[in-house]
Amino acid sequence: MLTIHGVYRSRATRPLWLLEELGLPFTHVPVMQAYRLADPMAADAPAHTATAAFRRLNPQGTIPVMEDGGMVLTESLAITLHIARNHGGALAPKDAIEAAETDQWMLFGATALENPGLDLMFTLARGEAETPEGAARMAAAVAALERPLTRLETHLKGRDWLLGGRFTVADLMLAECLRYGQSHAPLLAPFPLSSAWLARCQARPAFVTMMKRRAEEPA
Ligand SMILES: N[C@@H](CCC(=O)N[C@@H](CS)C(=O)NCC(=O)O)C(=O)O
Repeated sequence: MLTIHGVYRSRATRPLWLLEELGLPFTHVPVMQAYRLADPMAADAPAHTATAAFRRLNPQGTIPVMEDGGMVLTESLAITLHIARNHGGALAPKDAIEAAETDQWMLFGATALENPGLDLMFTLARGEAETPEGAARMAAAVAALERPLTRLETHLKGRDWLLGGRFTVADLMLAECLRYGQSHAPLLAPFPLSSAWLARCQARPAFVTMMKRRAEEPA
């Protein structure tokens, strides 16, 4: 059976959402980020990314980590794609062209959308958006996202989903990369097709269930 290490309040949402879509049984080990703990050394600290046991599994100390049989995999894209390829049915790429397009959209999400989106999310979460430095960071992130979002918006003309005329792991992955930037509401206003696509992804029952579990975790 698959094991996923990593709390819902992390990039583990990506494989966890997919597993929910597929109704696949798995073991969940809610390892949390050490930096979120006041005292990671406390005797009653929950499982976290800086423990010796976790560092043996992933010396990089990041979540998510997946175990499948004897294989240990890190990197949320690789984990999510591995699950899709092996168990994904219609959510997986069905041929070499769809596989290439899936790689493209997943890498686009991780390289073009994720980091500026995280800048927006963390600046807002820290209440720094109104400070001069925070406002400059927000403006730089919005500017960095403009061309990638124009690319996505153009692609979605006449399409409900990224590829294959159906929801796939590519939509799931890209939607999760864009969720960070979504926390800055004005970001998506000039991109109505992308907004509507994101709303379609996030209306899926498996996403709603995953986010409910996420909200139930300690902040
Ligand atoms: N590129 C990696 C990034 C993993 C990552 O940075 N995970 C964060 C949580 S979302 C983490 O484990 N942070 C703990 C730390 O950096 O100490 C992936 O997509 O899996």
